[in-house]
Amino acid sequence: DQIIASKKKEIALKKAVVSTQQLENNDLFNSKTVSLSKSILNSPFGIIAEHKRRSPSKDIINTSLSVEEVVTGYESSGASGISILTDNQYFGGSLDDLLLAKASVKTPLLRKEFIIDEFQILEAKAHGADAILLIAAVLTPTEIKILSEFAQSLALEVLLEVHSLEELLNSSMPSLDIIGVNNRNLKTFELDLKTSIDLFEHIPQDFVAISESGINNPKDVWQLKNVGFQGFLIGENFMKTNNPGESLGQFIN
Ligand code: IGP
Repeated sequence: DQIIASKKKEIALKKAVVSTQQLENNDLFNSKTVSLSKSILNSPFGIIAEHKRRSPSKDIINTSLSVEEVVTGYESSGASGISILTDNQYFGGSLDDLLLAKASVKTPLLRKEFIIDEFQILEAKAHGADAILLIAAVLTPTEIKILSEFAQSLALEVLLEVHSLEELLNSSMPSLDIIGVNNRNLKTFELDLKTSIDLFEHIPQDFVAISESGINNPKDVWQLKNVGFQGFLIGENFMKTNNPGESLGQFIN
């Protein structure tokens, strides 16, 4: 709730400085997007590797590497997608990180952000995102519908993040591409892969299903794959090393 309150302020300030028109005039805004969901399905591992400098639960994870180093490492090790945290206050990221990533790799990029406003979706497109995240815990089903249809109209894919059966049942809709179960409780930061294992059977088959957070070894991936998950969002485990790309390479080999 605190995060959302500060997001609202941040968005209001940005809207005062940057117009929708300026975003739409950006070259990247009119460039073609790449499908994250297809990239996941076409790969044997389906790993979305995340660029994450710090987090509210762990504080500093890695602040010594450049975005370029991290994302080119991830791409050469075979990531199906790359997640770029753009929240500054809690995760130390920025939209510039997304631009730098776009300039460095061809892998589909996810804008990882607390999205509550269409303006942030325009920003995502103008800074090179191929997909956006929507978090069911902070949006109503109506908001999810409006925001996901807006993203779809810009050829951006939508990853919907859920943490409970209720969220999943209330928010499954055709304008989504990927459903992600977050193993981390955003209020307590508690991690439990069981969250994914229990929810999988309720995810409608027409969505690509991924498991997010707290995946720390290849065994976790195998366990989740056996349940049926097609993709895995992993950040800290790679970012805490001094060569995240190499860590991803070792992880899948
Ligand atoms: C990655 P981890 O435990 O591998 O670093 O988790 C990712 O799932 C996590 O960063 C995340 C997140 C979010 C961050 C999942 N949902 C929502 C910010 C906002």
